[in-house]
Amino acid sequence: MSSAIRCMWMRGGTSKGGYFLADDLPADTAARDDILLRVMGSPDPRQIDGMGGADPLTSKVAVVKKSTRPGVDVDYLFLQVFVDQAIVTDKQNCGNMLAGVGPFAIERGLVAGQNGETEVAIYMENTGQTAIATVQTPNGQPDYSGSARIDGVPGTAAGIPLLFADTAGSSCGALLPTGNAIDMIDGIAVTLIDNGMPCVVLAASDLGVTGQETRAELEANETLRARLEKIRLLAGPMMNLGDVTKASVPKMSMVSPATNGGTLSTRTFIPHRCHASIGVLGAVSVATACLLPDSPASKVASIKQGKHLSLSVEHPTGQMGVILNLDDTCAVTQAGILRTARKLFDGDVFID
Ligand code: NQM
Repeated sequence: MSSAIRCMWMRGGTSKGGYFLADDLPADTAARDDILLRVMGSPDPRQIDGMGGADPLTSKVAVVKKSTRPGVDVDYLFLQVFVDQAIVTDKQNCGNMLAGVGPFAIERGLVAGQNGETEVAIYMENTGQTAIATVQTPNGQPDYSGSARIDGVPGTAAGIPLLFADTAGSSCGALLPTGNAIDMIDGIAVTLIDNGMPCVVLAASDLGVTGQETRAELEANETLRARLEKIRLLAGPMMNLGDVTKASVPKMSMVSPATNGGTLSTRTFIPHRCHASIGVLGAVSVATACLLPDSPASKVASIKQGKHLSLSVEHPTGQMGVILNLDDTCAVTQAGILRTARKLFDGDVFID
């Protein structure tokens, strides 16, 4: 008799993965992780014996439950299932999978859908912050079709705006964990920043690339990958993340001047594969780095002054728009990103 676990497979933003109710998975972390490795088919570079898509962007899990926190609808735990290692980590958040959490919560009856649109307050367990997602719900049920377009996903779908507040220091304890806007690591000027996602921001030109290469070209560059990993391992303890050998953070974001009218251009290793676009909270963190005078990001960025900024972060498959609201000290108080999501499958996944 096969063991089956209820789950929904969804595209969330430019990522894809399994959405589970917390009650449908074991409470014991080791038992849960064994099951999720089995579900995805990890460790195996092809994930041939599982649902994973042989890419970190399609080997993701959202665990959702009704929240008991005041003013919050649901709690969301993100788990990254490594493709080629037997690792399941909760040491990072994911703003792309977050886009599917609101519709999933409504589909599963954790949140009552309103007639029109439904705001879902989501506590992100990985980092202890709350995001607000607005889901299109004509007749009280999620409608995934619409006219919003996000780069990295073909076609159009219903827009799901995501609003973040107080994301500074989500995993590192401070926006700038070393207290500096610029540090030197292995002879390279870097900004170590966490506005929702721990990121090392550095100039592509300092690493001998233009920053306009394709994902495949960058992944084929063994010298570049080794240098990035060396810097990342040194950055981990400096960012209060400890030994990051087996962690999926910090992300390594190489920046260069925009070439398509955006604010700046990025190529991000997450951390061992190059992202096909850029993560949501990764983009918020890089956009925030653009506000730090003389940082590698601000040196290549073109930004207008003001308290309400609209930045466009270029990446390998287009651009991601980031709205930043600043207070009087020019600190970011709120960030907004538009995403879409799609329900792909609802049923049981078999683990033996
Ligand atoms: O930064 C990939 C993704 C992400 C993370 C990664 C993300 C975020 O695109 O909020 O969305 O950086 O591992 O799903």
